[in-house]
Amino acid sequence: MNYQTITYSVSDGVARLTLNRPERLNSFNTQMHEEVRHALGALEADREARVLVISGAGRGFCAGQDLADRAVAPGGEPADLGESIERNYKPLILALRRLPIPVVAAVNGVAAGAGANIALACDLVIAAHSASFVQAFARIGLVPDSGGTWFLPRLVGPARALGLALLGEKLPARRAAEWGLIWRCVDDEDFAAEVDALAAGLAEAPTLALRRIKQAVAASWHNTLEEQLDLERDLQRELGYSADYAEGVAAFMAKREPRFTGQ
Ligand code: T3D
Repeated sequence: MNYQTITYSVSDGVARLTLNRPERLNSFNTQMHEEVRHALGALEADREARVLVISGAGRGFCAGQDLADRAVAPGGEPADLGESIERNYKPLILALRRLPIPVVAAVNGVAAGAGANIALACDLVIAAHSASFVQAFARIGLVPDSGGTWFLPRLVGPARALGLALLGEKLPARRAAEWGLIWRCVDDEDFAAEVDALAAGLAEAPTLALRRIKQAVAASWHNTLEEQLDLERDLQRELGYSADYAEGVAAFMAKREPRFTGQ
């Protein structure tokens, strides 16, 4: 597929997907949904990629739905937003959550509406100091979608979740990190290098173990403690036979850096 609204590449184990409609702050139109879907499909089949980094071109990360596609002429029929979510946003969030490799949101600028919640759906969110998060939905008469009403209370608790969702105010990246909404906020001038270092580290990590960590943390939301302990036992049993575990122990004993293959 010849991408027009995103760029996508895989190199040295790192898949990079960049939303690329900077003049609209990388907001989503139908074509961008199709292209992101295609890229994530290609990524699933790619054995080389061991981490995905999602970012935005220009000064923004993503401003959610392109509202130019939602303007209704007098007497016109509004779009069926439920259909839009069923076709596009819901599958996108589920696809991100189901990827077995770590997914990093590299939030280079403002992340608003669905754009904010796409970032929160990722495993690790690293943001530039000048970036911000805006649950813009209530400002245009909508409810947070793309998982916003699920992620927010789990990440920052109900008081802050409601404050963010009801008021739709910009939350600066530094405060987002202080609140535990995101993993890290870094100075703008260090952002690109920090993202590269994070991605490179994850691409050289024991990929199978990272996959199982994601699985276990996700399962914890609905498991009892006993069920979770059972799951940890089963995953540890599996990983105990993996090549990367053998390499990790051997490297520790030999006081050298491990060379994980992801097996
Ligand atoms: O519809 C469905 O399918 C249902 C699903 C909905 C999911 C959603 O995401 S709903 C929420 C949609 N998003 C928003 O409501 C956010 C709208 N944007 C903003 O509030 C602000 O632009 C920002 C807070 C994100 C950034 O503000 P600021 O001052 O830094 O930039 P700006 O000047 O507002 O925007 C720069 C340009 O991007 C501007 O265009 P111009 O005037 O230079 O030609 C602006 O119109 C454009 N832009 C920004 N966001 C969108 C957009 N154009 C279309 N759609 C946008 N969402």
